Amino acid sequence: MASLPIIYSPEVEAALAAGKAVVALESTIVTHGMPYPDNVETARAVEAEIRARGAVPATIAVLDGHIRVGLDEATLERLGTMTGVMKLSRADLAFALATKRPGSTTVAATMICARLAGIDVFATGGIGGVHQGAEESFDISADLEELGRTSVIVVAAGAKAILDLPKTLEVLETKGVPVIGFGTDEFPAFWSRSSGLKAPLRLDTAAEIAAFQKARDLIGIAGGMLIANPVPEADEIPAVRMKGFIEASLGAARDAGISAKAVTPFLLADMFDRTAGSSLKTNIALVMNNARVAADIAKALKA
Ligand code: PSU
Ligand code: MN
Repeated sequence: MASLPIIYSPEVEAALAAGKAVVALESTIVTHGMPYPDNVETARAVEAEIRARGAVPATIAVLDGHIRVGLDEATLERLGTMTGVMKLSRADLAFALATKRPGSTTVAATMICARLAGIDVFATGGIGGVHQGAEESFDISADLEELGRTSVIVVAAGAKAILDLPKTLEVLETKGVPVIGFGTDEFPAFWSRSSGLKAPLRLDTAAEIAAFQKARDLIGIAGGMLIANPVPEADEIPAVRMKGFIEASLGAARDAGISAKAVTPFLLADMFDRTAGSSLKTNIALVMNNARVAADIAKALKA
């Protein structure tokens, strides 16, 4: 059998061999989620936060026909400044490998790569979900399908609030994905702590999450789970303030005829302009917060 097309960084390879706690990180947030240089600076800061917490970060991307698990400084900088990087999901991850096109991994693709690499926990900003108007556009992120089938714990500040959050929760339930409010009864709304929606489940510690995962493993329930970790109070933009910005951005996307993979990157960039950069500041803060919780969960799974 051919070997897997994976190249590990020395740090990640050593950590996996030693059975240490490792946290996967995605790269679409770098290439399509934030402007340069914030994208690269954030990626570095998130990695540093995970190390400070006693785990090893593994940022994942596709370059030169290989899945790279763990990126060095120069490669991260290159990825953060490159143009024409494919935004990869389940449908086209292998396409980028076969054609040797550079690609960044979304939540769905990062979960697939993390599973292949033997990494159980993954931190991001917010998962993709059911877009508003999906009854017409059928735009439902492949992230939801992936959570239903691939066994990786995903720590996120809920789903991005540009989405239809009630429908997103419904689809997650249908696919058998546990959605756990971390220290909260409410499903968080990315930039805001509150969505007005109840989190289906609640746990307050990393140890409890590890115990839940072990129980799932024991009875043979595969698939991911979503740890919905609200942005810290000091960094949040209240939902009432975001509402107007979100509506304006959705209108701009409609007017510009944005569709498919371009929708989420368009909305994130447009919100950044509308909020004079404060949506980006909050986005960075929530990713850092998710990285800390993911590191704690990765460690608890090894305990
Ligand atoms: N979280 C962020 N910024 C992002 C994303 C997540 O803070 O840019 C990315 C993730 O890679 C996620 C993707 O998988 O947005 C969702 O894209 P879509 O809606 O096209 O499935
Ligand atoms: Mn989509």
